Amino acid sequence: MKLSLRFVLPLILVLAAIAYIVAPLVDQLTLRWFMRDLDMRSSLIANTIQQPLLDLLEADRKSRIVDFFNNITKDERLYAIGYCASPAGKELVSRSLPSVIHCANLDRWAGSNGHLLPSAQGPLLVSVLPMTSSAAPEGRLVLVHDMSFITHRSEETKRYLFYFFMGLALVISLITVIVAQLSWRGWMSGVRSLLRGEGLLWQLAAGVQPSMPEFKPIARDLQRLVRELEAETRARDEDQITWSPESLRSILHSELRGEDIIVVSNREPYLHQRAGERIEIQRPASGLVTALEPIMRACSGTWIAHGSGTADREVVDKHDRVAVPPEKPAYQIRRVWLSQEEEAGYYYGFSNEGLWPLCHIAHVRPTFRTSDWDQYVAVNRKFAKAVVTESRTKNPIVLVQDYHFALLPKMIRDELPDATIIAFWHIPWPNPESFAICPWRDQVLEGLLGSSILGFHTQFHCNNFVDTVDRFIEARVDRESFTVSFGGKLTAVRRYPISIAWPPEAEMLQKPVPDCRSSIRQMLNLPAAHKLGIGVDRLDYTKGIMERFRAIERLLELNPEWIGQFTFVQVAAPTRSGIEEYRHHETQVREMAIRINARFDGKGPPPIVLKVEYHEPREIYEYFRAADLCFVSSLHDGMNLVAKEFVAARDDNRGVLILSQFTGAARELPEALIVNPYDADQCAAAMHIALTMPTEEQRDRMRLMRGLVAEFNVFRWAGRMLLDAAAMRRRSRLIDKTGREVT
Ligand code: GDG
Repeated sequence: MKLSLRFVLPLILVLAAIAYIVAPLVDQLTLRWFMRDLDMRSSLIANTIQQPLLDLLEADRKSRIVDFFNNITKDERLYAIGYCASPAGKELVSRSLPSVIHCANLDRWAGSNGHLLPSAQGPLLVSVLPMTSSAAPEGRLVLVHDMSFITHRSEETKRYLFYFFMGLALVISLITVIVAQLSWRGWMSGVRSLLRGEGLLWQLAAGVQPSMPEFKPIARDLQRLVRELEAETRARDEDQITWSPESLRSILHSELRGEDIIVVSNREPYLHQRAGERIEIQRPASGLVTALEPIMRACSGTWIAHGSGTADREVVDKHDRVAVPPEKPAYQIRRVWLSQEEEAGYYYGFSNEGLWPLCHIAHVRPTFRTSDWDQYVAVNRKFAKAVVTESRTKNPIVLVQDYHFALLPKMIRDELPDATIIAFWHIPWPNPESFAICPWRDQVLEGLLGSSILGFHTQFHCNNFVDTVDRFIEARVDRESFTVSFGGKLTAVRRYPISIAWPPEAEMLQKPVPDCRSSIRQMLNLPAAHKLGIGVDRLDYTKGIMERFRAIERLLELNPEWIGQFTFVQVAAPTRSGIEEYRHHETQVREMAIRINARFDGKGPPPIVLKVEYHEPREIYEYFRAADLCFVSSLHDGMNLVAKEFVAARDDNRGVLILSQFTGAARELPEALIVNPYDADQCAAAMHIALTMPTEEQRDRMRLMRGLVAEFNVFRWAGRMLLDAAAMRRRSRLIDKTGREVT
């Protein structure tokens, strides 16, 4: 029915248009052309017959004239001809001149282009022309042309036009029907695929060539637009999410329900330590554990890590697994055992004597040994095997943490090609020239490019990574979408700034700030109004602890009023003491603190209190809450969580943060006093400003920083990576279905 309508309707419309618009127009037009032609023909005849007519008039041979006229009118078109000597004179006419035309009313028919005279056999054209000869000055010729041939021709033209338009309408209608059929099918399949979640937008969002051919030429532009839209919507959506363990859990539930999630890190989230007869459980205070724990609890996944606790082996099952958290088991830790040799080569050697100084521009030369590299490869392979064993499906989501596992993404990819691998590099990525000194740079890059997503804290580090890839290996880098295509696989390089849990655990903020201030001062034997600074770091040369001490010394030189009035507490957790460089650094730090304290000895409390020992998180928060300033002077730092922890600890909106410009955190916390740790005078000036800063200014700065840390917390860090992984999985499912390649 629809089909016949689609066919018949245009046909009827075309025919009606022919009958009522085209044909009358053509008639009028041709009539006008023919009238002009015939009038010209009349002039020609008049001119031709003038001389013979004059001769006959002169000879006064009127009957011959009529014969002459009758002969001329034998012409098929010339209907009649006549001559009037004067308006009142007697006419000489051919036999067929219509009776309505006579010399007395000749003026009525005069005029350019002639006059139409209807008659029984068809229209006639009457043309009145003056004699041009002086011999007959008042004489006029009247010529009547038969115009019926025009009607015949018009009929014939109309017939041909009719046939032509009929044919045209037929062809157009057929094309319409065919196109309608095809596009109807196309759109129907489009709607069907939309219902299946594979509509055009989906295809564009997935970076897949659209199945509807009409969209192919603009597919790239549309895809870019959809990507931008997607990013905008995601940003908007994320703005509306209050990120917390609950929102993270609900995202997991809605976006990644039932997915197989595996985390791999060097450090484990729970260590079992032997304490005499008892086994104690230790939780390392790490931002990474805080961020990833809610994920693991929500999805009952598996966390693979190096089993480094003294009682770790005693509590695992035969598959080296132990369920945690101990109070309410929700997920498994799968422990990987490393020999001393492996740990020395993989952890202390290649990771911390090679990659760590390589990525931190802190003027400590990296040391690369082939034996360390061999262990690094072997341990990465060991972890890859553990991932394969632990994955319940062929396409798990694997979150690989840090520089200890640069080779792991590719090793997992080789075994589980459909896995979604998110690697996060917690430390900076240097410029290509610096990275190039690594003898195994290509292997490291290729290993990381096994990831589906590779995350860094800052865009600057993403740029450095992409530049390094571009410089050293045969890969296609797309700087618009920030992806690297290598070996037929795509890696998205993304910025995910890490943060801390917000709000911090209630226990950390339990003790009121005034109590923290007084108890810490009492403990350190300081007067109640004594000004206090705090620094909390692993005892690592990248943290700029010596530069910090140098700045304290400079403050006391430049502003001696602070001597005996200001003390800086440095909490320095021992770290990597198996490495000579760290032992040397510790010695230097200790000596420097002793030297500075000795310099200002006898003038009140010492300027520096150095505490080289591990502290409980609660103790650290007490220091943060007791301090007037916190000084983070890293020479290079991926993010630096201490800066954010200090801000989180200050729910009284007091205290000043002095922050090195070489930390990722400096890009997020511009309200801190940003300094160059190598510039001792500038740092000293910043400390003086901090110690004298009005409380209102402290409050304003602190409020802004707290707002940012609250919003951009660690749950957002993990949530955003998981959302991106979920989107990526949806796309790859679509690609699998359509069998098309990503553009
Ligand atoms: C790497 C990147 C990035 C320190 N001493 C003690 C202790 N800490 C805690 C701090 C803080 C954490 O350790 C240190 O985190 P940072 O971010 O400052 O630095 P890295 O350890 O070098 O971490 C870094 C981070 O990864 C995350 O991606 O930000 O850039 O280098 O939480 O409070 N905690 C306890 N006792 C101590 O004595 N309990």
